[in-house]
Amino acid sequence: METGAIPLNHVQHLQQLVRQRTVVMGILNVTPDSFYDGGRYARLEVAVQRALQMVEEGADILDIGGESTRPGSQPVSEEEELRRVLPVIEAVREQVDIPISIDTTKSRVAERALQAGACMANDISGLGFDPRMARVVAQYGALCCIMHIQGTPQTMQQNPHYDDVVRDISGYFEERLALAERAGVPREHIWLDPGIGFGKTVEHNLEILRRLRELTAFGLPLLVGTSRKSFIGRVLGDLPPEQRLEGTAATVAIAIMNGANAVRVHDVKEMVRVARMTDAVLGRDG
Ligand code: 7PJ
Repeated sequence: METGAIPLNHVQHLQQLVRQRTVVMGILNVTPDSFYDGGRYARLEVAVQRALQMVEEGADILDIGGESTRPGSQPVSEEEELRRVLPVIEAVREQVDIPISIDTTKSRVAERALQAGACMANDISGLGFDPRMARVVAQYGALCCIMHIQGTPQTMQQNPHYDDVVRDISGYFEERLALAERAGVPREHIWLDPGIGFGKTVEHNLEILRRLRELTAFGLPLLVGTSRKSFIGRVLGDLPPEQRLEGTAATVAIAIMNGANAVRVHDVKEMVRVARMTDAVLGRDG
């Protein structure tokens, strides 16, 4: 059983950091069809350059993903996902000492990424699509982000419905935490994420941000990903993704004020400043 590759120092470092100040997770999509930086970082060198730039800009962790999860997007095969992400993870690990999370719903992709030096699995299905995912996370001693989604990326925006969006998300977290613990993932290794945009209307997303504090009851780090998402475009009068920077900044500050411990963003330089400023107001260690 090969479990030697995962950098335990990265796990420990992140666990300490996320309880101290806002952790900024930089997004690195290695997909030809991502809605914002789609195709641009498809080539290895370009992807690695962007990774190094995000490190320079102050990212605390890089989230590397090879499958687009935008609404209506089509799944990619395990082989294709591995072809996209593994060379990037390996090259980044060779060049900089930065914690890496693998953005995937597939246990085999997570496993290969953890073997290549990632320390966290960011699963937008909250361990729900691949029944082996929780065991892989447990086996490698990795961190794990359990994100809430209603439905699948193919269907989630068709007719999102909740009795009470925040209470329903809490119930889902309870279930998935139990599943993770049964598989042997220690509770201290888990982060929670309400999954902004994943089976939610504009109103649902705004309500989640307004009531985010309720989700801190689990006592686990809360990750929030609003970066350039469509609800921002809609609120601001149908702005396209490249004009959603200020709206993103507002949501990042609000998320932190309301209890977020980590934010997943495209614009690392700008959002590090937003996070530092908000942390200062909260009297948090910078
Ligand atoms: C999220 C994610 C998020 C976590 C994406 C996009 C869509 N992972 N992966 N949280 N969003 N944990 O970046 O717009 O909100 S993909």
